Amino acid sequence: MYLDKASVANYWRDGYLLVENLFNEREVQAMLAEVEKGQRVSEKVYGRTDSSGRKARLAIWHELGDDIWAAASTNPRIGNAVRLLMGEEIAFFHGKVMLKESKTGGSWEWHQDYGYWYDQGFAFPHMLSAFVALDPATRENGCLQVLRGSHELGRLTHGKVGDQTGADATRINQIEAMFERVYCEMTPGSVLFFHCNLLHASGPNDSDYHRRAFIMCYNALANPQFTEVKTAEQRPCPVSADDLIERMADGLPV
Ligand SMILES: O=C(O)CCC(=O)C(=O)O
Repeated sequence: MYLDKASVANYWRDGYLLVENLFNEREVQAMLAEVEKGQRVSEKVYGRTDSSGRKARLAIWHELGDDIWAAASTNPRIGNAVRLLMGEEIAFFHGKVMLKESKTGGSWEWHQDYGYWYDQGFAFPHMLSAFVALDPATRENGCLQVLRGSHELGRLTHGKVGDQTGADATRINQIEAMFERVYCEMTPGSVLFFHCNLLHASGPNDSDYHRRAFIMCYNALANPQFTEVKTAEQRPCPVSADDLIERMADGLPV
């Protein structure tokens, strides 16, 4: 799978790009099985309270490991798309499973990812996330919302909202009407690539359906992190075999 020039241009115009069916059904089922039974998610899961006091639960890690999450994060359909969108060599930064469960899942406040990552010492906003829908993501179950083109604002001031980090609410009120708000409804296996300065949020899940997702985050390899302990890998992101997720799910040698 390659992205054409128009798709790359659309990414830079809008701050995001949706690629439908990047992962197939078997790959999505394999990831969901890991969400439900895998050690990585159960060991790492915790909650971040939103402004209404509800918890948005997630599991996050900074090392690739050798499981299905590493296979997805090094999959050439993802890695090559990220390289083409960023126009440079990339390093793996982190992976996270977002568990927005039916009836209970909390919101994510308006923020830019670079609002968090600047404070983690990254010099440039040369960073990107790839959000994989594992369940259908709809307005009803709290799909991602983005302000189209808002990455052009540059980094806004962020502060604490609940125990999340949110963009300055006064500034969000001032600028919101300037941008189209897009509800990113997604089918399982589709991937939303988005720029680290794109403003995004998501509502609570009051529906009967889970809205789980896997997000893979990448840093430009040439983007330094000014902290003693580096949380982004300092080597080019490896590229695995295209069928690695399915082989792992089938218990075949890898
Ligand atoms: O899962 C969501 O709805 C929001 C995720 C998000 O905002 C993030 O990871 O930066």
